[in-house]
Amino acid sequence: MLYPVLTPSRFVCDLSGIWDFKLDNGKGFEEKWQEKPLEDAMSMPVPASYNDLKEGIEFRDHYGWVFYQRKVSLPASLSGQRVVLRCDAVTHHAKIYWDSELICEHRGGFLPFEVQLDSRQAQGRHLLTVAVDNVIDYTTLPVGGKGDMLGGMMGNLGQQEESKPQNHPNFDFFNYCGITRPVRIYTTPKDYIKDISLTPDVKGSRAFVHYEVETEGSGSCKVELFDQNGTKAAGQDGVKGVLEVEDATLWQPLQPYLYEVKVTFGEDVYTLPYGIRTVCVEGDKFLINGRPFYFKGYGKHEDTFPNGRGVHLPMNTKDISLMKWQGANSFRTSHYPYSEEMMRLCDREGIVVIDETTAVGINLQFGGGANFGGEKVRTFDPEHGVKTQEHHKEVIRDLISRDKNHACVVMWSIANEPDSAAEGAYEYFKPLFDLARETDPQKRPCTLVSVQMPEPQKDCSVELSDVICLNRYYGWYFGGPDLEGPELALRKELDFWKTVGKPVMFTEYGADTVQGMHDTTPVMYTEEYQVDYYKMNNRVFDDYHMVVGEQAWNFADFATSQSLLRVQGNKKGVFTRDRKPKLAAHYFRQRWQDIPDFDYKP
Ligand code: GCB
Repeated sequence: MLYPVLTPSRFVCDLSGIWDFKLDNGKGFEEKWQEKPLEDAMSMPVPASYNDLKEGIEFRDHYGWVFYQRKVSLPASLSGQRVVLRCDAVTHHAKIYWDSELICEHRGGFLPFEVQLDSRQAQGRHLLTVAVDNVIDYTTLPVGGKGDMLGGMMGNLGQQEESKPQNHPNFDFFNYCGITRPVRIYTTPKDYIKDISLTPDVKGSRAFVHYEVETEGSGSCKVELFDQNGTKAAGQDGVKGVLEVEDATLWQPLQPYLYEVKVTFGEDVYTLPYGIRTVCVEGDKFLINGRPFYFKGYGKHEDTFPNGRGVHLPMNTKDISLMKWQGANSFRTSHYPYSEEMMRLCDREGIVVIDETTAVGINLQFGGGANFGGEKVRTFDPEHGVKTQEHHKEVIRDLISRDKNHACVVMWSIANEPDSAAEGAYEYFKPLFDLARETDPQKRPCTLVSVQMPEPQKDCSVELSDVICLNRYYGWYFGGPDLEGPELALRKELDFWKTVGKPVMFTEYGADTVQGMHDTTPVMYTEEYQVDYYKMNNRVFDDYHMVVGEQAWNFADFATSQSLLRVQGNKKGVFTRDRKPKLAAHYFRQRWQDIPDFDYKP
């Protein structure tokens, strides 16, 4: 799906601003709130998560629907154009009403969706209502509902009788909800460019950009590529073809170069920034532009105060600046696709991205598996297990469709910490890997991010993943505060992965650390312990040639469900939630400045 941009043939109108808002009292639909202006409405900014913006637990922990509303007046000059309403992300389930008519419904809280307005809807003044539901269960991604992962880790006392229904996320981040990314109206001519797919190939100093344009209606198609000075570097007619670029400047990690691709179809024009680079796995190396790349960086979250998961351009910019200050070159979009603005920023800034789906929590063993009335349930049990596979396919298709042209994206992460050694895991994941590989025109590597387990050789990732991605907590959940025993155990595990013949990287490792807590003898939760923990793990990574990267967990402290293990949020940040460095930030700065982006382990 194309990102909405202004071009000579397209107009974009951003509906961001203060909207009317109301929590559903259980009667919203029955009383048809969408048909008239909301009574006693509150003010609510769009985009943002609503949870931290008003006081009170009823608000922060609201369960179910909320209603957002505003009036929209469309200029008469739009007549004759195709007019589209686009929502970049509504978490998790949206119903869109134009006046009182339901014009669109969407499941999944982190990817865009759009609906074309008919000629009557596309003129005059209208009431736009977006009803948003935050309920998660065994059919949604992320997964939630029947059990509390962190409560379980402390010893599940069994399912408690509940006075009122509430979400039990099966994941460790706060279930922020609402209209979290922009809502826009954009126009195209009636005959228009629907989609563009670009696949780079490089031979010596020449690049070949294979393209395919999907169109609606009739017209002739032309595709051109311009360099940063605006000079035309290649061009071709037709909806499918190859652009040949002499002396191409490649997009490189931390040294990005973006061309502009301009597609003209009849009267419609669409332009997109485009970086030429190649990505592939060869043996146990991860190659970018044919050279062995070493990932240095983080697992992150879109998490700020008080926006929640609401798009935050200044913080995105600051985060990338902090990563560069440290010599980091990459991050993973744990545990959901990030905003399109962030992906475009990473293209511009040369930050390498592992792009993850919303599949987190597909693991009913968190909490000892006691997630179903106190009984053990197998994650992929056909009757009681998760029922996410069809939706998971939808998410993979939509993610790749949204992000396929980004130079920054070098790998797809199909899921985070699923129950990947369980009975039924291979049957669940094999079709998903196949789908991703078939859908991506660039055929990027695919992975699933593995949870720590006693017998890693049983992980279906051994067979399915192109890169083995490990979330490991040796010296924190496993063995902390001792660091010697965990070091031996980590070496033993890597001795196994060495035999598999694939690149291995750490997509999570970390220790909760309360800013300002210090000690001469490093004890858990102090800034000193976090540094020692990282030093031990990094020393081990350096001894294994097939380890191609380290992404610490987490870039910054973040909000999550309350539990005995969480002190006002997850404190594994190397930075605090307001982006102040802990000791470990300085430690990584020293380490990463000495590690080159390429050929670290030739
Ligand atoms: C994990 C999860 C991540 C958690 C992290 C932790 O393995 O992937 O979502 O936040 O552990 O801090 O426990």
